Amino acid sequence: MDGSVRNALQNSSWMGRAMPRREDDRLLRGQGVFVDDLQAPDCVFLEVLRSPYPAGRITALDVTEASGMDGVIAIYTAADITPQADSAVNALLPGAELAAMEPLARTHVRAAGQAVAAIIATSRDRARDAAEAIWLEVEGEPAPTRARTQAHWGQTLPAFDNPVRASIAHALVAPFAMEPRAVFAMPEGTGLTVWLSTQTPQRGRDDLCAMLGLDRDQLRVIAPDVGGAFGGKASLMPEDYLTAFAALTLQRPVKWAATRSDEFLAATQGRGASSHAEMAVDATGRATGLRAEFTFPLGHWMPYSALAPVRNAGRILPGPYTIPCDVTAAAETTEGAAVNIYRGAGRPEAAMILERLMDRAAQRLGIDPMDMRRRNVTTRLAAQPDTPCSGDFPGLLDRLEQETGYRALRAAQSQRRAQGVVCGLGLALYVEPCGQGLETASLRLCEDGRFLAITGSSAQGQGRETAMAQIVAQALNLHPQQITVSHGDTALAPEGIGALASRSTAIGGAAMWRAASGLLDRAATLCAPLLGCAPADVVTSAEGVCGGGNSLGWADLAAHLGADPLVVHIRHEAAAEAWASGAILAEVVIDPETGVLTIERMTWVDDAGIVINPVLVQGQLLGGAAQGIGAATMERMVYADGQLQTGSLMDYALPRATDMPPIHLFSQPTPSPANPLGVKGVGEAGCIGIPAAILNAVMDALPQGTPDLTLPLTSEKLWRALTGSLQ
Ligand code: SMO
Repeated sequence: MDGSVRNALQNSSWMGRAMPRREDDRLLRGQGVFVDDLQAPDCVFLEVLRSPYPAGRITALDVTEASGMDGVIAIYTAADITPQADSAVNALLPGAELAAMEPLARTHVRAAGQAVAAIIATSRDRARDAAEAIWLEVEGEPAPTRARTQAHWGQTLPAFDNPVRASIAHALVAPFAMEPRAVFAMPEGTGLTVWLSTQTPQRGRDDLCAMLGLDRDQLRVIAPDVGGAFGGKASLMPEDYLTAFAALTLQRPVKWAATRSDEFLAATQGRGASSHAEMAVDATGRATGLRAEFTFPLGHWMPYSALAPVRNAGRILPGPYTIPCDVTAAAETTEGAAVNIYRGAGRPEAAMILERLMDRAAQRLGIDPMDMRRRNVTTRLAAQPDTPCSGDFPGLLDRLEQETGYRALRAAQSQRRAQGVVCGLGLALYVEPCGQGLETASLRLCEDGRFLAITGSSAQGQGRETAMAQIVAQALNLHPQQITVSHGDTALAPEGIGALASRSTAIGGAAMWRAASGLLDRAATLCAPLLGCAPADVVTSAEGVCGGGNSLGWADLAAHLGADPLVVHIRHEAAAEAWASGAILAEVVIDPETGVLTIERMTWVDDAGIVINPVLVQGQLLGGAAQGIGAATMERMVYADGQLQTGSLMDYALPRATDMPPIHLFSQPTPSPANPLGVKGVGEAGCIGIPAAILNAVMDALPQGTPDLTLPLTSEKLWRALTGSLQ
């Protein structure tokens, strides 16, 4: 941080301020613009015929009748499309086997819901009618495994003497954005403009270019308002390619928007891993070794980030603790929709098995779970890859103990139990590494004296525009309202990664901070001679620059600079990874008559590093908690004989407002040394720590010796556990 930025930091205090989200006025008034809101007069509509069969060889696919139907413009099958390249898959692990997208099933169907034909018609209804007239025959054959990858982390440890053990079976869950996926492709010159509901516009452009055989400058991707994503919009999907291909081929605007059924059948899913682990622990409560094995299902093909959960689960153990680790994780293609990153992406799986083992060890040794963790948390942080950048784990536990009155709660628990109440307390610590690699930012002084900040990080409702404006305002001593924030358009930000992996503030925010610092320096150099002072004496404010008793307004400075405007582009490569962390206590009761679980209270101390805006942090934490509660207690995608049994919201349980317990949040930040702002990420925390705390609380409530429960923790399972009738 240079001297002038330090001055600005002292002068303004936009960072850390609980500002309302500038996005909300527009979004809450229904003025948001989502992909399916976009119109073009000659637009045609794409629909997908999805296989009703889970697996088999395609023996007949006849589109003759459908092709002649009213309004049908084209029907594509695999024979009609020729991607110029395989879809990109991030290999991430040594020796990874990859299974690229088949935009339309070629010889075999590998999952119910897999796209078999794409119908383009003048209306959605006509396209749907035509889809029903396509004749498809599939002969049952089991789907072969397409790809399998195994990786190892840590060291090979000898057999443990009498370890504690735990197994977890995570349910497959739906990332479930409020806005289903959508794509609108419009021919433009020799290429396309593609509006995509995506987290990763630049990667979407690159992947589409490769598959369509277009150059980068022939394809522009724009993510307008995006109504949630959670990992489900991070990787290119078959419908994205098909819609772009159709628009390019037909030279007409083409739109596809998923129905909720499309999303259940063919959007990516999350979790689904099973884990088995054992931990050696000495008589003093020190864990001396951890051996863990994970198996991740991949579904029938691999989107770009399919291996990220595997890698994250493996690399982040032993999380906040110091324990020698021996971790193996395998992933293989399975029947069913693709499984990809979902909010947390491997971190929840690592946290849950680790936290379960901590409780098992505490129980065996007769140590309180809080103390068990105290004896094992890391206190000396080393600047090494895949370990926490900063954090005060004993401090998190102390604060949690104090805010909950933990000792008194334990005493009260004994009393309640004596009265027949089935109640439990569950602790969890978690870590949340917040992304690696680059992000871009540019900042410009515009003619009207306002500033335009362009970030390569996109947004799906997190309030990014508000946060970026606060960062720029802080650095330049401006008012946030002077800054327009733009994102999600590859014409404006040709390079960038987007919004995923909890990285937007730690990496995107750091890039923006550097752009603002750079602009401040350049302004000082340019203005010093104009003002008649030294560069170090130039001070910026909402009005403009001043120094040496003179001042110049921002618009006047822009006019003075003319065709050589004040603009800074930054390509920021994160030097290290920021790691957020936190500690959670869940208090639960289970109705012994019905098995119904009530979360009475959650107390959560989080370390998100320096906080830019507490309102945004709280929103992210609570949103993640809702999804964490869902995954722990009710959500599950169910297949039977390859057929999806949970294809609608009648069958798939999402948490509702009434399922949200009181959540008491406490912020206990330690600045991250990984970036100049000291910030960390916060988007995935709720999905990481909350389910582990709930599982521990439930196991604490149930009789000792209850076998490991599979997720989700439904009332039926809890009732069976209480009545000794678990199957
Ligand atoms: S699961 Mo996230 O969008 O990296």
